[in-house]
Amino acid sequence: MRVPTLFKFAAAVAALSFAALAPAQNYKPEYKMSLVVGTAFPWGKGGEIWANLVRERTNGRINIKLYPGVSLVQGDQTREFTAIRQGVIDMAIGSTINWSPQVKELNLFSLPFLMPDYAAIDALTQGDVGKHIFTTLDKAGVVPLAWGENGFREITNSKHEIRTPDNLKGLKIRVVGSPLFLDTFTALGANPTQMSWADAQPALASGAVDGQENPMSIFTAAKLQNVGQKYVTMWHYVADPLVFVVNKDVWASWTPADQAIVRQAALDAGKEEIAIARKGLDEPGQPLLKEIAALGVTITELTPAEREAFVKTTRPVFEKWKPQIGAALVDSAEKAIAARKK
Ligand code: X2X
Repeated sequence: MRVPTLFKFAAAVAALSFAALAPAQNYKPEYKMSLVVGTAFPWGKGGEIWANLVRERTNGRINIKLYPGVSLVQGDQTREFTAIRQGVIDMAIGSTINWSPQVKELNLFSLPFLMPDYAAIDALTQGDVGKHIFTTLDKAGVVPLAWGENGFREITNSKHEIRTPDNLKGLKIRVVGSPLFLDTFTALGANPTQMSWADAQPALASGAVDGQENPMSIFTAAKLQNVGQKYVTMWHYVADPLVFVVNKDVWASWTPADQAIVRQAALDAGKEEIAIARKGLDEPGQPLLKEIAALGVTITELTPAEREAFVKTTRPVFEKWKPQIGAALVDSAEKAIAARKK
């Protein structure tokens, strides 16, 4: 009796070590990466860089395919997070705005006029606030790996220059994601309507909406000047970081060595993506703005006093949302920003 039992045990051990030696047999032939925009945009380029680094460094064991246009959730970017958690999507680089309906802490970055400059974004994402948000994302059911950036979101429209909150009165503005955006634009006297990025472009083209808010890298790659967006105001009211994440079951199916490769590749791709997203905007003279102006677009820079009028008008929205996001989190974000190296 003892011998067969021992034999069975030995066979089980052998089977287990075989599985450990040949992990690739549990791997999928292809992993689906969700993105809102494609490789013409810094965001999509970040996805391409991540996928290529992983393919090279795993010798093709992990093969990632890009699905831009959030096509795995039929273009509805606010459903992306749930789809990652459920495994419809294997991995993603997502905007904090699009995931904020499911993870309320992500609304932090959409608080009007919280982050005045790039150093302020970095102070949050690269510090304790960023760590806290990663813990929150982990609890919400995904594996967060690295930060990227969509960028400072500037207001554009087809009607007239915006220099004061009054200039926004009655303008139909497309917004995305969280109800926080509806509150901000309502406070400014505009007429906000929520729709996906896929629906926004035809709505701008037909004049169903007058304006929108997005980073300048999105403006140029999507050629928003061709859908009537002739006025841009550089108000830097919010910025959306991007987050590189993997579905939990997919993550658990990889060997620790491959997990380390995917994580490092996300960190490397994130760093590169942030540099691409800031190109032409964080250097003296802001050459990207000159290129956009040359297309016949009016670019309005606000004086500190003009900007302050927008800050003041939206302050009640900031105060309303602070407890919903977490007062302690908002306080530590403000402290980290005040202490930033400029
Ligand atoms: O829909 C948008 O405005 C975009 C592309 O910036 C996001 O996905 C947040």
